[in-house]
Amino acid sequence: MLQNGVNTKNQDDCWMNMAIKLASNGIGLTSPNPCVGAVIVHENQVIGSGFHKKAGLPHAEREAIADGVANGNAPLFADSTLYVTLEPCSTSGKTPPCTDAILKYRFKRVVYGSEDPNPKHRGAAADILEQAGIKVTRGVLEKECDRLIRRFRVNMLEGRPWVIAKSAMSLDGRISRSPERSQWLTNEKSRSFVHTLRAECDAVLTGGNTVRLDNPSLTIRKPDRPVSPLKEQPWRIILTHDASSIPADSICLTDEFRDRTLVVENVFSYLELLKKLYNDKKIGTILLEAGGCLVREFLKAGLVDEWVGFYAPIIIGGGADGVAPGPFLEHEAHLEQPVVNIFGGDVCIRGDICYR
Ligand code: AOF
Ligand code: ZN
Repeated sequence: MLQNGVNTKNQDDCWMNMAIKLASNGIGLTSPNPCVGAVIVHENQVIGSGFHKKAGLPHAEREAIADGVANGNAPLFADSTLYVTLEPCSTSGKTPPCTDAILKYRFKRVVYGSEDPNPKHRGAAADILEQAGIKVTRGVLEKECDRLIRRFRVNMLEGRPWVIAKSAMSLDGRISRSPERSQWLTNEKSRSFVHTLRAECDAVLTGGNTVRLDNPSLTIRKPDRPVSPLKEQPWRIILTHDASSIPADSICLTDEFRDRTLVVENVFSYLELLKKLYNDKKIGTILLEAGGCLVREFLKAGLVDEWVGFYAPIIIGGGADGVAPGPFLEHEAHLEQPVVNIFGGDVCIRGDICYR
């Protein structure tokens, strides 16, 4: 594909990469919507850009258009290409369809990465735009764009939140020193990263035992990167057999965010619980920060989508609980493309779980 002697495929990849970077600013903010980024390019120059910031606010395309308009570039749109990581939406939801905005300014070309897993929009935009004489190119950096919305895809296709299990443990796989004595195993850098991880999620889920033993806050307080001012504190979900066993003076029940705490009694099906949290509270991503028992149960049910394991340079050797004290999976699971980070002496391994 050569146009004026320049390879358009490389250019498309380059601008789509920029849109992907923009979209990632929305991680943790957009539920139940996906993260989407958009860039408007005229003669190899960006004349507008934006990303989806929060459900109910304008979509990425309209953000980029508004940015271009504010900079006086609207007259150039008809000779420009709009790059967007996700297929534009084409029916009204909380916001009007993006295809309308694209038609209004008669863009010359639209390039998108992923198909929208939302059946309301899937596959519809290209026809609408092409019928109006706009050139459409799909599937540019599709794998990368799909990765950006993999949580949203699980939300749409399975009707439940994406679950990230975070565990901190010793080299011998124990998550505490003793059943009665809880103390940090990982260092301050690792713990700061956990706050950043919470900022990626809509809720933190834990067990009643953890609340009784550790009395955690489960809020975002010391992230190792800046967090958007649009980010609300995550919901805190406490699973227990008996709500009255959670001390009334627990931080989660008494601090300024106590109306963001849900105590859930007697869960029979974790899948049903997750579906209810997605449907009722629009929780799209959950961070499971719990003891070994709950983590094992979620893994057994195939409900952990992503693993973030912190390994502290300690060998405890005592009788305390671990993530895996005995057999609990019929078939092994592995991490896809794991990423390793070093926080001081702690090692963090992160990746999506594949159960096959
Ligand atoms: C886009 N660009 O930036 C986003 C899209 O309720 P609404 O109106 O906000 O619509 C939400 C749906 O729109 C969402 O489920 C997804 O299919 C699509 N999100 N689409 O073209 C965006 N956030
Ligand atoms: Zn839209």
